[in-house]
Amino acid sequence: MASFKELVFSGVQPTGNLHLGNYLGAITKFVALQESHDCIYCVVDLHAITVPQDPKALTANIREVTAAFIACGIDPKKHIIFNQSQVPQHAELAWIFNCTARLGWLNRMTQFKEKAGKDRENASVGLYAYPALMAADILVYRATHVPVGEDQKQHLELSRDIAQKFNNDFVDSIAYHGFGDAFFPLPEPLIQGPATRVMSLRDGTKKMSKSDPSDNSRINLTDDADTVAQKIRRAKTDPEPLPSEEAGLEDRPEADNLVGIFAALSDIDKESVLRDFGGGQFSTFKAALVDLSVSKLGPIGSEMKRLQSDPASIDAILADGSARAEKLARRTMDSVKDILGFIRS
Ligand code: AQP
Repeated sequence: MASFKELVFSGVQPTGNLHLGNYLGAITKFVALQESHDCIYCVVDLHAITVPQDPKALTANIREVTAAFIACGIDPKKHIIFNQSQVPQHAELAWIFNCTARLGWLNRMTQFKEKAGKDRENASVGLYAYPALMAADILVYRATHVPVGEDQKQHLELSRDIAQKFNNDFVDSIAYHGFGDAFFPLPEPLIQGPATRVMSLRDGTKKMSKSDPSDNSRINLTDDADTVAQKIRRAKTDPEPLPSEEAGLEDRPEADNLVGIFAALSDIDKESVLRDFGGGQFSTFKAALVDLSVSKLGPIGSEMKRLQSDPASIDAILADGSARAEKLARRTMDSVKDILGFIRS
């Protein structure tokens, strides 16, 4: 298979209530990868409209995610931060991938089943086709590595299937146009660490999620210290003390979740957390988790608020990132059109 320059791409939906799961599962990874890779981070506003959005709230949420990226430490000058709808090639390649992906593949997507629920007939076509757009987001930059939370693993596998099928379907044309035996890389998911799936604080079997109607189920990046403390103190636990070894967390989803959050926030593994807190009561552990969470998230929340008070500066960062992203995306689309046999001037 042809070799590709390593490039990182990932996105976050501007759907409000950015939370600890988004931070630990995705954004902290984005920050770390800047040291070793060229990175493109996208506010995926086209994905957001697969479910209804209020236009004013959407604008504010696009700025909020951008502010979160920057407040967490992503450098928009060295890397690229932009919003998806400013680079039309995402939607253009998504159409081509709609014609590459098979219905059977999309029918297997569990996120669509969960989000559409019982009212499937009323779900938007966009919600169903979401994974083809996600494949286009990544592959329009021919990106090789994608840091995501565990919940996106299946969509990433579909992106690889789409890339592989495109490479197979057009193998001769790809070679004819000088791209060897493959035009698209098979993007690799980067899903690592103790918090790839942060669970709800109210129910350790449910993912922490922006759309959970209970605000107490999640820690928002913009929560103040008192709110964080209250949510952690009220977080569901069980009556047993914490175990001293990781195996003891099995069948204790709430305990496992809180230990995972502690480990990820302090950049250690769960075993090390249990070495310090094993055998102790939840109240002691929760007090330490409150201090840790507030010390990590407090400065991020304040910086997000500061950045959001100047929307023009955020919009300028998005405009600059979008122009740089579009240059790269246009180059890929030109080649895709040549490979498909389209005429272009
Ligand atoms: N609970 C989570 N634990 C770890 N990672 C998570 N991510 C989301 N929730 C968790 C990761 O965050 C990145 C951005 O997610 P997104 O906003 O694009 O989409 P999402 O997965 O739909 O987010 P939510 O918060 O769960 O929203 P709703 O409520 O709409 O479903 C992704 O890398 C995701 O894996």
